[in-house]
Amino acid sequence: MSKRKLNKRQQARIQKQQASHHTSSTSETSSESLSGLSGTIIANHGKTVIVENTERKTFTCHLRQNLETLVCGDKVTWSQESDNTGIVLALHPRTNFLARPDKRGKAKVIAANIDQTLIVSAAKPVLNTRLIDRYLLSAEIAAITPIIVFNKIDLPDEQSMRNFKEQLAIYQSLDYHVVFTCAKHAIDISHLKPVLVNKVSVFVGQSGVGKSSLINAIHPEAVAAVGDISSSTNKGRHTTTLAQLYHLPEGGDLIDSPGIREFGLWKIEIEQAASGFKEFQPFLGTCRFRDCLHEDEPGCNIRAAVENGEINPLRWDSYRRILESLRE
Ligand SMILES: Nc1nc2c(ncn2[C@@H]2O[C@H](COP(=O)(O)OP(=O)(O)O)[C@@H](O)[C@H]2O)c(=O)[nH]1
Ligand SMILES: [Mg+2]
Ligand SMILES: [Zn+2]
Repeated sequence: MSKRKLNKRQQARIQKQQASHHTSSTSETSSESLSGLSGTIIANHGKTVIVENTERKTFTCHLRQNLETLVCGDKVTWSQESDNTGIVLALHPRTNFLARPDKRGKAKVIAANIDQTLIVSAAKPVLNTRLIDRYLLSAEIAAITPIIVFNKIDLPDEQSMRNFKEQLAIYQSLDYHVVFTCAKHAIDISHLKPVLVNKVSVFVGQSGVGKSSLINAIHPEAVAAVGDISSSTNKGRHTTTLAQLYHLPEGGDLIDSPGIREFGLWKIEIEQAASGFKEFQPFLGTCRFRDCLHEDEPGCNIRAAVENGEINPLRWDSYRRILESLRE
């Protein structure tokens, strides 16, 4: 996998994030100090987790006391207790992780050791580019490669499809990879597959856009639960409550996740938000005031770039809305 170039800000942030994460996990033990097997977590069922060994055999495992919550993609040291059970002894350090806030606003990790996030949207429920901007921001901040997927291309007529394409063209112009798919008829899945091979990919996006359907279409042996959109509200039901990891026969893993609306964003400092907008980067640090938040400040070069057409006003608008929600 080609390493993404990180700027200094991103590097510093990630180091800080990982340092604080590691010091907070007191239960982490060096794997070398334990004699045990290595494995990967492929599902978490609450009291037990599913551990997969290096031969891809699965074991239902309890956790040694004081271990933190384990998530899909976690690498662990474990020991076998019976033919299909075992106990997890230690968690290996995570290279990165995706998290969302729980009811009390604390970080709830949903997947770890990820290469890329597939930000899935669809013709139905409505295309929400502001939500895409939020997912992009959190992917940028976590330095995880984002890929934008627009699903259910079988539904819109030609005119609406042109509209959708116009709305998504902005991301292509920013060099984000945009893929159009139809999970229902498995058309155009061939566009998506090469992107996934040999990578660990987490599917994110509103409930009902077709994340589980895409996983099933890409990987015929996967049995991700698919839910119907209730026709009266056009809102997806929450069918996936737990994240689950699937292996691609060609190599690479797919992680299905429950609809996570606000993942990542609650932990972002207001000053960090601008650096998650790719096209803002060349202007950062060039404004008249060092602490410019690029709203209405005089001498703001980002606003100047919006005015002279170098930055799309819709993205700037998204940015300002994100600042507002971070202030709440
Ligand atoms: N017409 C159409 N429906 C789809 C497509 N992909 C998924 N769906 C339907 O959308 C609904 C929600 O799909 P699901 O995979 O559960 O979405 P998730 O909540 O994002 O995992 C289900 O009724 C699927 O059959 C598609 O490409 N076209
Ligand atoms: Mg689902
Ligand atoms: Zn500015």
